[in-house]
Amino acid sequence: MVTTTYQVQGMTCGHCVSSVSAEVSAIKGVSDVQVDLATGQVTVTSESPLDIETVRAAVDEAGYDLVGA
Ligand SMILES: [Cu+2]
Repeated sequence: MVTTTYQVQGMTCGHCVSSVSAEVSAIKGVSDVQVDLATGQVTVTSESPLDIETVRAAVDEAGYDLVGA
């Protein structure tokens, strides 16, 4: 298992958190997503390392910006 923390910009409420969680959880191999609304940190647990562009696309799909990992 690999755990990576990403920095996401633009989340303001619980709805934002669930949108990001849903999109990132849908990435193949992801088993857990924890979002900290206060800091914008999204911690993702996956079977193997994820391509950051895949994670970026999922965050973008939810309507937010991935600004770092
Ligand atoms: Cu929101």
